[in-house]
Amino acid sequence: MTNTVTLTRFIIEQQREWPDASGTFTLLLNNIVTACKQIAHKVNRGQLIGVLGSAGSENVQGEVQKKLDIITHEIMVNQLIWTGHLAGMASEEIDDVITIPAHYPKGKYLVMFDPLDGSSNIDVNLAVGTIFSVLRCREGIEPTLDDFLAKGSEQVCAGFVIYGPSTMLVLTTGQGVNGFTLDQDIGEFMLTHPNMRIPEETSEFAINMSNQRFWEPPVQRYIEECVQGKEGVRGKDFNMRWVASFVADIYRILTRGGVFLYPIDNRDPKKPAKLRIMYEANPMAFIIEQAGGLCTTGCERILDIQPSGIHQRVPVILGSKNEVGRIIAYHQSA
Ligand code: AFP
Repeated sequence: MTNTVTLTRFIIEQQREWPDASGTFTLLLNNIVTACKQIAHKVNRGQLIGVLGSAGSENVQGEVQKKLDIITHEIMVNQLIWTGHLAGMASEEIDDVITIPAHYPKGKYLVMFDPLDGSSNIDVNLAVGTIFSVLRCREGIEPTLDDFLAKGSEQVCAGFVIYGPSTMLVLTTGQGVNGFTLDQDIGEFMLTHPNMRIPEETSEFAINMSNQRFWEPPVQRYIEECVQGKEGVRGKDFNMRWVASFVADIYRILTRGGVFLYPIDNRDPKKPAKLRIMYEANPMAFIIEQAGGLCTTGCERILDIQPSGIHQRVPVILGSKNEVGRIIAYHQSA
């Protein structure tokens, strides 16, 4: 490959379409990418550098933290806090929003991230990832919680890096979705998957079947019909996949279609859903819609939800347009 496009070139060329752009966003993205390259290095070295296993602590949501949850959170914060591009940050690992110390300049963006999505997969050597969402903020202010709690439709950029057999970055700034592969030899992300589009039809679904008895009727009906295959009303066989790393399940759907469901359930009234809106559902919904798919709770478009908390959880149903459309119809007729 000789005529390759680096991520930096791609972003700068995109930025030229906006003559008033200051270049700050390009610099911010560079800092996020540097953090993700550092994380890729740690994930790849694994037990050689002693980073696997539990940290023996819990995060704000009562989940057991892996050593790498803490390390990757610190990498993200350290790479972003000094830059002058941010007014504040929020992380899955920290209860409150992260403010920029007075000795650093403040910028006009907010970043929210899950530094290591799928971390329960890290010790079994499966793909994990980093998810991020960027919002614009009024310049020069000390952001309050309300500044962070914007609807997903207001995101200026969303992306994720998947640390799998290759390290890949998937990115949208609202002009489609592009995929970049990290060339480890030169340390650059190269554009390898331009204009990713999700096929509208699919016969593959992803759901944690062990929760089946807790689902509501529309999801019960949809999955039941898939499982009946050729003999049922759908008249075709379906395949099932569940990696339990959101990044990996989403990457598969972006490349070959499919539908992903982490629906509302009645297992624990205090926790009717699992995935977090600000740094899981919203960035993935932005990416999925930009790639031609749909993303809903079953009853409402994810990107239209007014969030009420940084760590708020929402039901998530997303993927190939026609299949998600069918699930929405089942909710409407229930
Ligand atoms: P962890 O980061 O705690 O492993 O959670 C991963 C996750 O938030 C998301 O990446 C998966 O899609 C989902 O949870 C898997 O949930 P189950 O373990 O309940 O199947």
